[in-house]
Amino acid sequence: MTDASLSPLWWHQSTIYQVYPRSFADSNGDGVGDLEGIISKLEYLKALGIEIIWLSPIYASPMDDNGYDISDYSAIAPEFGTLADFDRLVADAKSRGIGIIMDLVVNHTSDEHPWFIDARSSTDSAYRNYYIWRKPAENGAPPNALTSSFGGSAWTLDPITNEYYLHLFSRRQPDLNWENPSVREEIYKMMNWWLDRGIAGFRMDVIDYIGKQVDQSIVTDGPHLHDYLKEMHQATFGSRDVLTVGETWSATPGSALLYSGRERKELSMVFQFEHVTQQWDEIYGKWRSRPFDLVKLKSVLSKWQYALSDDGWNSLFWGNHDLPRAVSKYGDVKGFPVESAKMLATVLHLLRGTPFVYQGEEIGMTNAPFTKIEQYRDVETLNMHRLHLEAGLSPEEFIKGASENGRDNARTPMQWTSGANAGFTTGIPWIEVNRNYTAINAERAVTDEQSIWNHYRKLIALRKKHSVIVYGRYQSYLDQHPDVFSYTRSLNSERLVVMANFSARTICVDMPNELQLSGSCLISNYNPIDQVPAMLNLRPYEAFAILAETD
Ligand code: TEU
Ligand code: CA
Repeated sequence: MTDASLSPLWWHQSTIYQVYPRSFADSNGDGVGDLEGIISKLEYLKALGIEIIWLSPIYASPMDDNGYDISDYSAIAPEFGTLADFDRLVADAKSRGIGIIMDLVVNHTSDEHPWFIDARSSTDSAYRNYYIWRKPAENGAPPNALTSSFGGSAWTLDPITNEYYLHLFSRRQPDLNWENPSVREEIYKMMNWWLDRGIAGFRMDVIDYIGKQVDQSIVTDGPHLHDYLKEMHQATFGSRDVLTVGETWSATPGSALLYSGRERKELSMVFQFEHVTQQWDEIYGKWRSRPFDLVKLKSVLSKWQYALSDDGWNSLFWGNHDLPRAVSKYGDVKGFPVESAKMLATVLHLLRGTPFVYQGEEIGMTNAPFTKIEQYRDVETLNMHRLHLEAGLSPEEFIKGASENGRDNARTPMQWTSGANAGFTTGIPWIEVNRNYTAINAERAVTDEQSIWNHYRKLIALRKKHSVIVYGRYQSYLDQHPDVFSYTRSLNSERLVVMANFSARTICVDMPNELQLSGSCLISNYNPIDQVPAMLNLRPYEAFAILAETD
């Protein structure tokens, strides 16, 4: 089987590493990670083998939502550094074969952005129409029932003009009005300004929101969404060889083909979240999670692999700065932390698409062990805590939900060493360090041949070496098996067999004939095996991949 229709692009065989700057590395002891800190860790990232860094926002911001509330799109937040530091980061990364993609947060700005300050001052402001304003309903209530992701109404009444403005996130993140062509022009100009500085692309925050039609309560997938993306493509990155990834919680395989279809001239790929949200409660969402169901997880991942096999492109991730730690969510932190982290990496990295590693995942960092609301920092968690308690949820129940799915789980400082504050800072970290840093840290991981880190390093290298991992056709097996994830990737005469046990028990699997192949073991988290027998015993969280020749 070949895939002649797909012309290789520079990033197809690359792995992307997400840096959440606030929690990555602090160079000056103020407790907050910064650009200089990232520069000091480029050698570490190069050794891991990643070729692209997705940098969460580093723009000027009052930090209501850790930088996802931007007050100046062409300035760096002073706590992160200067524009000169940024240019040095881009250059130093480039000299190591690493490109930087920036977070593009243009669904909304900060309420401290000069556009919003002007807009709210008067209904006659030249910037009024940069945002979304509506008169109160007859009884003074919000114009409609749209709600914010962070809880409560999406509308806040602004006393200066007595009109409501829309904010689909915190009230300090007013939504931009994409129907206004001047807004779009300003954004494209800003994007080109960054592209001219030599960045390798953009990750686009909640980009599925930009076509919203508020009066019809349409937020995602609005009628002009794809027109705007095509316009953006043409006005900015279309003529440049960069990578773009849209964050789209609403994406379906159908819409993903619109975003990432080869001839569509929109985006390189999107993040889809079906494998995340299918684990959530229908009523309480992520604040009350359901028991983990591997059959469902496989069905979602397989559906996406099949749907994007001839066109479009998948992104592959377990975690990011909004999600719990992968090993805490899908693995076994108590019984098999190392085996399960390696298993998860194996399963994800050998799928078709672009793998993303969230900082700390490569050393098996775990969820924050917070037990008190005072330990949390995230605006979403703090808002939801207030609202859920008002609505009658007990504090204990809320903390349980937050400790499973709250966003601060992934935001504790990167664990570099076994020294004070995990080597993240010499000062007081802005959010508590996870105390398990004495065992789980990068310094230890890089020197241990058997570490999770070395397993990631191998997987990242394998993708660069074997085109079957990049382009091979996906086929799943044992779909109804409750504990085993099993698939093949095929390209020309090569077949890669991937087997993984998602349980803490030894599982004996009756193997389908087509999978009883022998070849070379590319990777394993136990002793390498090079042949799949008719009856396969998979040890707890065991995972391996065998590359076989067929004809
Ligand atoms: O996230 C969008 C988003 O919808 C999530 O924050 C979501 O609200 C939450 O995790 C589910 O309960 C993006 C960014 O990744 C996030 O960090 C920002 O807070 C948000 O947009 C606003 O910019
Ligand atoms: Ca700092």
